[in-house]
Amino acid sequence: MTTRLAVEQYEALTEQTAIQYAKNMGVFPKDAELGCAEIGDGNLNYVFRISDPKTNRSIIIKQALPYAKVVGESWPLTLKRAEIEANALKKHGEFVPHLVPEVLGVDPVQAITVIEDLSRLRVAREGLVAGEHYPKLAEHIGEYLACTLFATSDFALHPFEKKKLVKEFSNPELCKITEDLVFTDPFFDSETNNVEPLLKPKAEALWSNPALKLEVAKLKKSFLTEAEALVHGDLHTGSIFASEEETKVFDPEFAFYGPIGFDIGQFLANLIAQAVCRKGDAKQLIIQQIEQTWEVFSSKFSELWRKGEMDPSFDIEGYEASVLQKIYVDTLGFAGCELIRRTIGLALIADLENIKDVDQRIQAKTKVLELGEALILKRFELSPIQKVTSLIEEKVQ
Ligand code: SR1
Ligand code: MG
Repeated sequence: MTTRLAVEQYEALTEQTAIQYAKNMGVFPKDAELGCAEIGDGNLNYVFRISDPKTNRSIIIKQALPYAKVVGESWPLTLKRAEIEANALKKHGEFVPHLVPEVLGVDPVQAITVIEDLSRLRVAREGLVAGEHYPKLAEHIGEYLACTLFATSDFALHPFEKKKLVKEFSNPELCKITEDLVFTDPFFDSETNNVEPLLKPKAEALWSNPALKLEVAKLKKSFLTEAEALVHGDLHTGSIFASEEETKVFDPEFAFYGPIGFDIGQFLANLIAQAVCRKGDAKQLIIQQIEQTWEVFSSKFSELWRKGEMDPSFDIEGYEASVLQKIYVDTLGFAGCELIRRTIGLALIADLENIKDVDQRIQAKTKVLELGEALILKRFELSPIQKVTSLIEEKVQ
């Protein structure tokens, strides 16, 4: 059961007030001596971990700030995203409760979501960068993608319910961030970009490639207009907690009704960037996960299609295959955009940034840019998924 926590006026929490907030929730004894640490390493929010050393109970209080933390107060941002996030966690939790955190409380005024503490797990990006292997990651994310995306699409919902959800998850400000940071700025010489000087010639070549920009325009149009399913909207490896056994997808503040391939593409792109940074067997493990993610997604999606009560107008020989083919092509295109923006855009990734040696880092970034470009331009030719992984292997010998 989710507690609705009403407080009168928005105030950014501090470690002290976060403790008080937790006590007011009534989940800890009144006299508990609670510990608190701000552990947020994302771009937008505060994340407090509150713990009671006596009982070992702990919770996470996440609070949206009225601006983007990564840039500062000059970039105001809606607080409504906290409600969208809590609602998306709950909606996706209806289909894959084992793959998302439990929501313990929501407070729209304070822009707070209280969730179960997952600190037994590690943020997947952090672990992958440190060389860890999560053997169930691809299987779990493939399942998460198929179940959440199928169940919130027109293939599973009554049209009235679907349109109600489209309205509930209207998220224009956060979508605008993606529209700018994923589909526009990295393809122009924009102020928001972060291009290392040695990478400038490569970036300039992208900015003056009309064929590439034409394809990105088509992908941006899909993102703007195709309300196919309730997507997470920011499904990179920093939005996933993992261990060898468990996977939990968190942080869906960018959730909205968008193209199904967007979530799949973002996740695959972040695995591809990780594959470029690894060598030998460690690289192979990621390559396998790229293939497995698509394979699990597509077979689970087909299973749900077969089991569901399909609208007769969709229950037509060959239609499911054409839907999956469209999702696949979109996936590769969106993955390409994500690869490019994570290399020269505003929000860069530790996978690449942590490579200390300049030559190695520039080499890795160049490969990521080239893979991004190839995925966008050749997305109609790269089926099955093994053609994508061969391309990665050719690039990263
Ligand atoms: C200003 S926000 C920058 C990036 O951080 C989020 O996690 C999204 O990926 C966004 O594009
Ligand atoms: Mg985030």
